[in-house]
Amino acid sequence: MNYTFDDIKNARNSLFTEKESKTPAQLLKSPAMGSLFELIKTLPNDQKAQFGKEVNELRREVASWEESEAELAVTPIDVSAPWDVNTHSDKRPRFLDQSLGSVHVLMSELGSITEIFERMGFVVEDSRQIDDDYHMFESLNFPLGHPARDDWDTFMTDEGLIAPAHTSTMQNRIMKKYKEQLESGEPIAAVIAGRAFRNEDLDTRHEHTFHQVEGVYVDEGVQVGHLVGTIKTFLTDYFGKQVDVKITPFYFPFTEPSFEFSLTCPFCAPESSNCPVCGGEHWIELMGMGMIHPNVLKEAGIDNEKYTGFAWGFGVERLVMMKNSIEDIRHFNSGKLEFLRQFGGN
Ligand code: FA5
Repeated sequence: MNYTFDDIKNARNSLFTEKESKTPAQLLKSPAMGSLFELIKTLPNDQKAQFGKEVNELRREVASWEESEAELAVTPIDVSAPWDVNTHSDKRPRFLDQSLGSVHVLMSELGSITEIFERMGFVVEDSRQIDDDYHMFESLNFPLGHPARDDWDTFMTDEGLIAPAHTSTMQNRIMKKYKEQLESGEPIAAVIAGRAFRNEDLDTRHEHTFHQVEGVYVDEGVQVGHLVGTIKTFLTDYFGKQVDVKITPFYFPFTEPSFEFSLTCPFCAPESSNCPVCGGEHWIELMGMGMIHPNVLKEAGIDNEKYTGFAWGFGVERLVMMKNSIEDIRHFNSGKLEFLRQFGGN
């Protein structure tokens, strides 16, 4: 008996039409596949090896087919979660070999930043790149219709999901996650690094997509002095020296009192009035901060009579700019090798 390519092609076609309703595992046990293996036994010896090889190739192909929609439908995914939560390890995309590139200066600096906070006793958590109205607004004390919602020019999908405009979207999740730890006597101390997206007019210190590091600290008896001390300790470690800071009152619905925290501009001479980075102000705003609003604690299920806490959110690009004398935020995303190579890129 001779086999023809059509035997395998027909089996593949019939398996392919069943793909919508069956999983790869079911297809591998189906009669179409079984009959190919039966056929091997009946072939003359000189055809067995070649035929077996082709059947095996088909078997590998079928095994790699995506799960059918029917199967995916019974495994609901959280569209706002980081991708590795929803992606099974055998379905993760293969990345290029790391030796072909190098770590971007922003990511290596972010590593140093989070390491300092880890040494100070903070846990490091990831932010999300897509979120919802509850975490962007409601959980942060912006009820529906609150005028301060208009201050945040967010990008939104047709389904109403939001590209987070800041990492504060994580505050509620972090406090809920570590609530029991707090109640057993250990403070909540977390930093959350992530991307933020805003509809911005771009200039030397504004990007539409940038990174923030959020900090959340909750315990009994926490006050503003602890917040300022924590940030100054971090900055002294990061810059390797003490830096001048300016703290001015501000308004955020999710902190009370709230402040803006700035560093001296390293790009302009003291008497200059037309610095392209600070515009002659001599200060560059680095972060917003404040004492976590009692309503925000309450929304996370934390007893706001017993506990107080502080939070901050700083711009990673701005911090890295000021440490490394990078005078324009747009260099980071420019992809220019002469920029990246200054920081060890290849
Ligand atoms: C916030 O984003 C608040 N979530 C910060 C906060 C957290 C307040 C916790 C209280 C408690 P603000 O919009 O000021 O605040 O942004 C914080 C920092 O992000 C800025 O100081 C700046 O360093 C950086 N940043 C803001 N917008 C941009 C932008 N378009 N490009 C680059 N960096 C930016």
